[in-house]
Amino acid sequence: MLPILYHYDASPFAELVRAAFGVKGIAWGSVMVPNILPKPDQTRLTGSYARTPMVQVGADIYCDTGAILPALEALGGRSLYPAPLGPLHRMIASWANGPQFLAHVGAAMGAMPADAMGEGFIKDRQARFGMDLGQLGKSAPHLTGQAMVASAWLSDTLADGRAFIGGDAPGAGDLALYSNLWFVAAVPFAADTAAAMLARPHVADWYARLAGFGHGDRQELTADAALAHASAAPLPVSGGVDAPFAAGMMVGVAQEGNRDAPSVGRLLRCDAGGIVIARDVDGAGTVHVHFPRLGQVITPLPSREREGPAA
Ligand SMILES: N[C@@H](CCC(=O)N[C@@H](CS)C(=O)NCC(=O)O)C(=O)O
Repeated sequence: MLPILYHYDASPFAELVRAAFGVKGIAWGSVMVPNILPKPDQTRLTGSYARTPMVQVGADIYCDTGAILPALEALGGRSLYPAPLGPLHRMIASWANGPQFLAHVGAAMGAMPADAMGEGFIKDRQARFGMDLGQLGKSAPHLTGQAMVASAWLSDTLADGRAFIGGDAPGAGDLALYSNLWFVAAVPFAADTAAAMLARPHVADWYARLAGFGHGDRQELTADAALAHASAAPLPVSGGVDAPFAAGMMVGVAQEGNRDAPSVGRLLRCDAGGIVIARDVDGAGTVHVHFPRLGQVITPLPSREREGPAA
């Protein structure tokens, strides 16, 4: 089944997934969404989750790269968790996509003038993420210093001549570090910082090797064509439901670090391997919405509670 990415060009987390398609060498559908709310083509499937990227595979909807990459792994092609690091790639990606992502936001955007961001973007990020432009500007030197540590550690890791952080094959940890650097390199106001990062020994060659995988075989789709894929039956759910939650209860799933409304559904899975809720979508039937366990806040709801309007 064709994986379908909901994304916009400038998103570093979307670039991570586009690059993962390249590493895997697989075909994928592309649905473009705005970089600010509302995103109705996306939220009619997720219930509310509006962060970028989201990937749909049939009636299975994957929110957050922590759920998306394991789903892509199941589609075959080159592994995103190659030996010898294997699952350790997840820990490295979690550091790169967590505290290091915030540091790279400062490095990339700290010197960007407000008019280059646009009023709509600034209002969206203020309301959803509490972004404070003045504070971001003041924190930029500190955050840039934090981000430079990632390039230095990457350089140290590559010093023995290995092609990627785990050896000969690229993995999820490489992609997470790569997308942070890609973000800084994509912002003209951060050109000096990007140059300093890439000037660390071995880093530019490693970056070029990852970029060389490209983005796989991208096919543009309309949102309605993508919705039709959701009429398939969702995949059987693996894993279980850890206490204090119980299978079948109505829950809301929200994310640490933003104020977006929770996605509401019936809980099918909640363990270290991830979260799955079932929800009904007009025109498509039941879909399963997947999240990683890390970074998600689950709130049990009275079973009669109805979903609010999509974000
Ligand atoms: N933990 C998420 C983070 C995704 C994220 O923060 N994406 C940014 C864009 S790169 C976002 O959602 N920004 C708000 C938006 O796109 O509406 C993941 O790994 O996918």
